Amino acid sequence: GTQQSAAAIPHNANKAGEHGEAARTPQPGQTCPVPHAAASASSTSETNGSAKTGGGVPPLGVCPAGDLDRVRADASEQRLTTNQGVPVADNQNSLKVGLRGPTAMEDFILREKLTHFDHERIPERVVHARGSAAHGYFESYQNLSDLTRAAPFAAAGKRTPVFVRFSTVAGERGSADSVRDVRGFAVKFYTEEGNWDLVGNNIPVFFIQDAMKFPDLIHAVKPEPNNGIPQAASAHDTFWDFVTLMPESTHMLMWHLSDRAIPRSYRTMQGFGVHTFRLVNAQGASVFCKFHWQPLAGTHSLVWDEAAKITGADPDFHRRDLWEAIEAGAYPEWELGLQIFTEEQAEQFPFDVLDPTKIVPEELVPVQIVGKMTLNRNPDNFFAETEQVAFCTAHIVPGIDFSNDPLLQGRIHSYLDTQISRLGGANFHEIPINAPLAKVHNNQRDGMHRQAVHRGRVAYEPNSLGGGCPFQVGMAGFTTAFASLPQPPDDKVRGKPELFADHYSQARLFWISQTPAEQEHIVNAYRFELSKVQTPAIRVRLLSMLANVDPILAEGVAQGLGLEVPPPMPLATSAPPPQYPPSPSLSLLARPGAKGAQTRKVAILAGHGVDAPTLHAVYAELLAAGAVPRVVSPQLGQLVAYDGSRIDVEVSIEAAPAVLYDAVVIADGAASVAMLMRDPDARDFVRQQYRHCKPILAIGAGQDLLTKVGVPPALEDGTADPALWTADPAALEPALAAFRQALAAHRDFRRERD
Ligand code: HDE
Repeated sequence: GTQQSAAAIPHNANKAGEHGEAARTPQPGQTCPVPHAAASASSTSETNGSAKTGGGVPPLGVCPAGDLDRVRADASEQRLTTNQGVPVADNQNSLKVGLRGPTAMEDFILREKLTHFDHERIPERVVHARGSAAHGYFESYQNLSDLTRAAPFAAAGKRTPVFVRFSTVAGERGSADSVRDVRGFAVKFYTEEGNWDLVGNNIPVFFIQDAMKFPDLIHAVKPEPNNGIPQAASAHDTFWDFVTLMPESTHMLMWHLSDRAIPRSYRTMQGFGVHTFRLVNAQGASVFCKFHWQPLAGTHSLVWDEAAKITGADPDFHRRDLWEAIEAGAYPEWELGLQIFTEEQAEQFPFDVLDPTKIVPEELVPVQIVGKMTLNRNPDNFFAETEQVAFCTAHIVPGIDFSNDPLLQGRIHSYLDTQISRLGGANFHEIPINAPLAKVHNNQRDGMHRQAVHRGRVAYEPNSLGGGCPFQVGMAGFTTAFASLPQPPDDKVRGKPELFADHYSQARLFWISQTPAEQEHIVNAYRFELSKVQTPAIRVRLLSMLANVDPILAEGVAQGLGLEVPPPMPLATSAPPPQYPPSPSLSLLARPGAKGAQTRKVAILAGHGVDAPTLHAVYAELLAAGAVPRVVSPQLGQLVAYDGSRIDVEVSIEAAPAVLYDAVVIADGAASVAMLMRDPDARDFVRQQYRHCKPILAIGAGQDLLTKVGVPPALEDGTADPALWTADPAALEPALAAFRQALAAHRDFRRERD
């Protein structure tokens, strides 16, 4: 088992040469195997000579020379030194006045070491504190220059390096991954015209319409300030108090309580730019644009009971999944989709495109796929890269512009501002992961931790002593530099457009677009969250909000809380609400799933006396299908199979319980199954796989374990369970093939609704 799987797991060639001897003598252009004419043009700047691209990427159009090698450090075969490079002979003992005496003040080695340690932490992000990131590239499928002059879209096949960070919002840096929360989806494009940060979420709308309310929202959702409870959860009074007083959050809450907020993996989430942005071409013509990331692995989520258990079983569930997939060479991929529409079209929509609590339904404006992003290299150092990366919505490049969405407008300020306290000063753009590949030249100087050594006496403009450099590229043109799109002036006013006041029709649109199973999950999630709320009036207020969305939804939640549905909350507008037809693309289950079983984790439950030939056959088949099989048993060590051969146990149930696997196979062998039957963890394992609607394959005697734990052989109406197979060991193939298909589908909720 073990050896077979170790040998067969694909190796990530992009990591080769980054450690040990090879890392100390980096080859120029190591991550840039196809040298390109543009290389020298975009190679080094005064502050940065390091590309961030994933290894092995042959970029087209932009080819950053070198990589992060300039700043990589590798200590193998190196002597130990202080931070001043002084060799250290004793890293165990401080300098004492006599063996039993006090420590000498002059022990600069000890003092330097402790001082550094004392300052190793920086403030965590005020939101999105917990996250994981990876390197990769974006490849444009086509030349989009009629729409935008943004560098990444300049040519078909053009590749732009990216660094992408996924995150939860509410939890602190050490909180668990699988909690119910919105996920951040932040992409930094290192273009040859500067860095473009598309700082999005996995949900296309937001709780509030105006940046003015953001601190209130976050204060409400974060742990309550008197006792610091609860961690990484929205299920508490202050959150629900706030949102039920902010009916504009109704639409977002529907998404937040759907399975979107408990993704199976970062790799199986969509991403959205949320706001309406603008694309601007070289002639200065502009269109509105919404950004969508579509995962090629399909959209898959957890179920709530499972998510809650994973929080204990593996708090790093999503971080580990992303890391392992990339290490194994199963690179996560997303296609980029654009919804493009004109100002005139926008005026006809029954909602305001500047309102971030509204989507543009795909029936109104289809999503046009324009490129693909591939993440193919893990960071070398979590702190240096993932923690220090600074995403700012203000980082846009020529060809992209903001809309007047009042939430976006506030973000343009907030992201740059927050880095100054988080990263300790105005020069955070010089930290290697943040530094653009494009050359940086301006007259900004000094500040904390300045890295660049600026030459010459001129740090002002206009100047004649520096030949007028760095020179402006020309005020007029959209072709040469960044230019803001002209906007007609308007009156200064604190307020909102009238269409912002429709808080419910898109919440209803979301609700009616869900499958029955998804609707049930939403009802259950409301019930759970509001059951945690202690103040009865907040529960009632929530129901009066839901009464404006849909009667079945309101009734379902009311029943769950033991309440009657109260009269609906008064509407904020008297305008008749728009009626939307269902939009199938809003259902996770309606999206095309993964094409195969790739990277699905499958436990093969086995004990002593297992039938070795069928176990090996199933293992090999799953591996060949790209899945990750593991021989799982109550205890580590070796199993003695029925034929006397020995099989390594790869994982004990205790170390990795059922919730960490996508599916289970119960191996054949009477003694093996009897051993599993005696083990309470093994029995729980099978029960949970069943409860969480995951594929189950029982081979031969394995069926007895299903009976023992009460797994019904069919659904209640007598139809076959869509994700349960029993296989005759002599004729494995048909059941195994069906099982592989179910693995790709991931779950089947018909069983849950049974
Ligand atoms: Fe953020 N947000 N946000 N946000 N946000 C931050 O910036 C903020 C909003 C998002 O992986 C902070 O560097 C305001 C919407 C992501 O490093 C901070 C408002 C969306 C990340 C901040 C919003 C997001 C952040 C905290 C309303 C989806 C993590 C640390 C006006 C489109 C980026 C930091 C990463 C992080 C402010 C609303 C996404 C404080 C003021 C809407 C993915 O600047």
